[in-house]
Amino acid sequence: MKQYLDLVQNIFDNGSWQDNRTGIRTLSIPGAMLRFDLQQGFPAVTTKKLAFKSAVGELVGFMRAHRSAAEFRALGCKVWDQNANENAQWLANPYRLQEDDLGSVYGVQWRQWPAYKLIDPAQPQGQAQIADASARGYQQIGMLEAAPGVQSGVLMYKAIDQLRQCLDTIINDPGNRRILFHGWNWAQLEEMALPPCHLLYQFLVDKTKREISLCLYIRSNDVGLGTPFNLTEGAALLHLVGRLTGYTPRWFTYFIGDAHIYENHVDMLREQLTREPFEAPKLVLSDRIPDYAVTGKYEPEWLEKVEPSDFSLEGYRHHAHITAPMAV
Ligand code: UFP
Repeated sequence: MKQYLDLVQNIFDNGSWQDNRTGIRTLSIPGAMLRFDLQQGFPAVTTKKLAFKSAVGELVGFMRAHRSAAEFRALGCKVWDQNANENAQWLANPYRLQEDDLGSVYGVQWRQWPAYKLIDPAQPQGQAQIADASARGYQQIGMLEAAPGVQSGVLMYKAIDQLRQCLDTIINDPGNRRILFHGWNWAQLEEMALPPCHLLYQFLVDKTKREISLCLYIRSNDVGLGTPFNLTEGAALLHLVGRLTGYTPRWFTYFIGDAHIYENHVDMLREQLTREPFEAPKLVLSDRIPDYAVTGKYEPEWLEKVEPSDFSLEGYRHHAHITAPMAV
């Protein structure tokens, strides 16, 4: 995890102070990249204790399309409590349904991206388009009447399971260069307690070497608290997807847009820079998760069946726990 400490040092050396919506200033740099060979170990931060169970709990919650902080708590992850119940802007948002509600965050987009088509049946290709959409699982949910400036036609809807489609494509068409899922749904940003930070995941398959890699883009990353968490989730996801599709997890490339250190995290990170990192641990996935390379049986339902306890770190040595407040 030297790369993590190098990023922290880089921000201390080159960052500039920025104001933002949280009221806590950040030292920020525009653009950064970390790249890990997962065959050399798991990218767990070692200069403090990583909240591993909480991070995999969050990942499991995303894969189940959870949208309530209570559901995340039940999985051992408390990081959503403040965003759900303490952010004044979200508390006043009409899309917040009840206590603990987070809106259509992350997993809702990953597993149920709402997609609509408006098709004019009178157009020459109208009927063919409706038939094609139906074959893709869209359902007719209404008719829109012509109004000034508004297209008329058949309104069709489908919830797209992006993550499942990625797995299907890895199995059926591994050479495909479009195996990705996205969280940045412009139509629903205002319906989320927090617009996604980690928002674009692309899988890359090397059929010759039987390896799978992941490129992850994070638009905004709290390097003190967020980065260790997000690295854990991305790498754990790649291990899981590799197991379910029969490929060895290999390169995990992690791109950050706004890489920042909050002013009240400076001491925590300065302290970590004085600590010598330990060797990377190994991620162990429980044997009950079927290995497609062994069984030859494709079982994508494990995306929902997997439990936080199915992930564990072997040989994880770390320095003493330190933490700092999360900016909400
Ligand atoms: N943040 C992360 N990782 C996450 C997540 C949030 O680093 O997975 F959900 C941080 C980044 C930023 C804040 O400091 O939360 C989000 O604020 P904003 O939307 O203003 O970028």
